[in-house]
Amino acid sequence: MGLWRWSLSLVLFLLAAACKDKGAQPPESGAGGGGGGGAVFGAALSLTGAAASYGAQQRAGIQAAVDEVNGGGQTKVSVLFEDDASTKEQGITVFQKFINRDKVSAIIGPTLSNTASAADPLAQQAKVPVLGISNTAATGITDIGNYIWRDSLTEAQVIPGAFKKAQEKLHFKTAGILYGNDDVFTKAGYDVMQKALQDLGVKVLGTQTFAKPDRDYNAQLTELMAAKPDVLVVSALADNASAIVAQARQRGWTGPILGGNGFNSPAFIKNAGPAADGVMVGTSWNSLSQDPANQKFLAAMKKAGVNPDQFSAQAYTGVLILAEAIKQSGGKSGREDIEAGLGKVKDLDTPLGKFSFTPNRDAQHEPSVQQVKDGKFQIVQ
Ligand code: 1QQ
Repeated sequence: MGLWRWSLSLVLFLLAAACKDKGAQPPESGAGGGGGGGAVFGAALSLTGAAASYGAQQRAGIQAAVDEVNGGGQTKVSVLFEDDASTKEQGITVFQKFINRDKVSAIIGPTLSNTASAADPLAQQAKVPVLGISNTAATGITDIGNYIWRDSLTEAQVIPGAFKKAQEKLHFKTAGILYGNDDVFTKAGYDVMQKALQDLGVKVLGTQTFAKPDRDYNAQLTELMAAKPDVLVVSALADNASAIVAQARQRGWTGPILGGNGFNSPAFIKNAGPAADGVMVGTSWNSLSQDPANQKFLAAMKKAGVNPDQFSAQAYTGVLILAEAIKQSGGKSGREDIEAGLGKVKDLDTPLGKFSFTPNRDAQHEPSVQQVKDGKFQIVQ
């Protein structure tokens, strides 16, 4: 009995010591994959908080692409999902976990540019490739360093063309602008919008701001509507966007509304209700594309029971890009292999179209314009 007890204690002691040793291991260089079990990526997504409507779609897109890649050729991948809670602080915590504890080969995300601006520098420092799948702030993301890539077109790549098309259809000469001033993306979007309007010869009659926690925009809308602009231009995340559009219509605004990337979510339409009808926005994903890669994506989302959108398409594309990077590195999936492989991705067939990176590691492909009609986004031809 005494001996049995003693042996049990010894076993427990040895087990505890083994676990402790494992936890204390320093990160190896070249960590993250290549060990035969396939590449492991970490996805930092906004599953709660202000950007949760995007995060849910991103998770579905990533999962569908993982299934596709693993069901196909040689490359095997898996993804660890973590919630960045739509905040810088939680984004940093998740990145630290992925980099030091999970030793992932690459990080996908985080959802918001705001979070990326704070978390990406950690990955850059640790030489872990990051692939943003929805960061659209024109500056302050990929210019953090050479390990930061993205497959999301910036507002600067999408908005000028979208506003030009909108002006051709709607013939506006004056605008009122409302934008969020507490978020990297909504502020950067505003800068791009203002410049695009100026380039189109549109006069801005008024500019108002709000912050993410705000729910009542009547004061700002009253000011803007008093100036009687032809068009209302809004840079906001989906939650704020739907409330702004609903309140503008309630106040009697019947003119056109142009949005930025934050509007590109079915959650915006659902929450704004009939008020969303007519809203126009530039988008990275042409839902009507007959390309086989897009049709495959649409079929995968249907199978998963998910209503596809731009965010799931970009997330799905992100996994295809990382799988291609591994292929380009001869099947190796260490951090440096993926970093080198990303540099060789060119004209890849994706739901977003033929995908390449610019020399600055930003996305390069054709954007589209969409408009809400009968409660759905419709591509503007
Ligand atoms: C950004 C965005 C958001 C609207 C979507 C995630 O584009 O933060 O850059």
